[in-house]
Amino acid sequence: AEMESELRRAIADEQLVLYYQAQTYLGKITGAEVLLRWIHPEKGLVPPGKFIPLAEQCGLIIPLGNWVLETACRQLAAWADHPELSKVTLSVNVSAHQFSMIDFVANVERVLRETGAEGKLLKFELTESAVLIDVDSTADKMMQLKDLGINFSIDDFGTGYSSLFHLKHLPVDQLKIDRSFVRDINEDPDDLAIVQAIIAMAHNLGISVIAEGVETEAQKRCLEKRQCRHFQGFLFSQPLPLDQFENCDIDIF
Ligand code: G
Ligand code: G
Ligand code: MN
Ligand code: NA
Repeated sequence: AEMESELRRAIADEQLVLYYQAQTYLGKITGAEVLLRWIHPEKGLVPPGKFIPLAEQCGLIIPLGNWVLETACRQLAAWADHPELSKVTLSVNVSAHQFSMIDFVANVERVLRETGAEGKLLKFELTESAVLIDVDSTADKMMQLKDLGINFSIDDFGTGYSSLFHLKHLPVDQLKIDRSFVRDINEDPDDLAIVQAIIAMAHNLGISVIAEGVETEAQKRCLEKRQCRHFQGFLFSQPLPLDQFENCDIDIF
């Protein structure tokens, strides 16, 4: 309960910041996943694992999620005239609760309008469970958001109870291979088998696939050999504060 009121204050008092973690294609940056950080006045940097679950429980995830979306969109708009950063996409994690709100689409539309951000530079990362809560209304919402140019990636793919049948009927653009499968890809043949199956399925469905949690050259080589070309992980970049992301030394695609 104490943390809840602190978190409430954090939103009001601008103690939240976004970090940006590069997503790459063929060695260049195509975009970044935005990751929420809480700079607590006494505790310092609080990782999202410590407060996102709480925010989900008490409903604060809605104002929190709105803040993330607005901040990401303001950033896209700020980059619009930049020679290179204007092409960078931002991936926003959308929680199941947030996505299930009846006014979610209207809210996104409003944020795009108010910030002037281009929808096609925005990607929503949804989890399998978020997508499957109510498949009919999910499909409906996704279509409306796609009309705004927004793309969709299924986060932590393979760890939820996804129905491949349902996936087929949803306008998904990308599968994001969970880092738990990437970690031991060179040691555990079962992980490799799962990763290969996800890559093959994505390509057969005509959608892209990104591996997260790539930390070593050996993991990257193994994934490349299996035709995975989109990466995210510490090998390329840590999640960085804005100024460091803007000045990081990887070329932009
Ligand atoms: O950045 P880090 O690895 O500490 O994130 C831990 C978890 O918190 C991840 O599962 C990530 O998806 C989640 N997370 C980070 N930022 C956000 C956010 O803005 N919204 C939501 N819903 N989850 C986030
Ligand atoms: O669940 P989600 O994909 O949103 O989680 C993103 C989280 O993964 C972030 O908190 C980020 O800090 C973490 N992360 C990003 N790259 C790596 C990596 O290469 N290795 C590990 N262990 N974690 C990573
Ligand atoms: Mn994510
Ligand atoms: Na993930």
